[in-house]
Amino acid sequence: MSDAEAQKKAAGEAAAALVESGMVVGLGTGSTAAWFVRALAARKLDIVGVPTSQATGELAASLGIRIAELGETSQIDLTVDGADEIGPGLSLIKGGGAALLREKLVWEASKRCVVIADAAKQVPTLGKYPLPIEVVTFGHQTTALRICDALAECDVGVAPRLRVRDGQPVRTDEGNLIYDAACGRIEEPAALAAALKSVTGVVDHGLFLDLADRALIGGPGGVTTLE
Ligand code: ABF
Repeated sequence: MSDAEAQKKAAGEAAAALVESGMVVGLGTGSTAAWFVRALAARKLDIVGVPTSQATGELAASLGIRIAELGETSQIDLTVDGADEIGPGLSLIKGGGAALLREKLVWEASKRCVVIADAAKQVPTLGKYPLPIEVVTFGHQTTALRICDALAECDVGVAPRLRVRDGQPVRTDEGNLIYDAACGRIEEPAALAAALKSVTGVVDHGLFLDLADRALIGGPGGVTTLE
């Protein structure tokens, strides 16, 4: 197992220890969140899991965790999820796994959100990781041009690129498309978030601001807690 994978596993296991019987738990997406789901399932607690993606729902169900859709339970007590970057003030870039919309809906419906990651995800400024932007299919090429304008208004002079895998556009669980914007540095995340959301055709983006209450970061010396 690589150092990064060991760090993800440690962070996921530390987060699983936060869960109490009777909780409704938001289940994140990605490899770090998968370590959390495995560790949570091993505890065999009486909990209900609300997955942030079909993939996570299948993993959790296969491990015996009772699953419910968002909105079918009482308020979510705790959501645990990964991230692509963790910046100042626990600002995040997420969406590398193309699950940002369901993730953000679950996060915003949660009493508390904990992000888990390996040490390499922590950065002084967001933006080195290309910012995922979820876009409806209809007229997406035109929407991409207008995203360009919105980025330029925030002094980010890049063109978003359609995410493609094996020659086909990547589709989210909602059937939307993902464009990635290699911003480089995002000096004003809140302004950029607002500018992107104002573009018709943009469903949402991977900037998670003021949503994480705590971060558990696996590192060479163990798991560090940031709040
Ligand atoms: C998910 O966690 C995504 O939002 C994000 O892209 C991913 C990080 O993936 P990993 O944990 O595999 O590094 O929530």
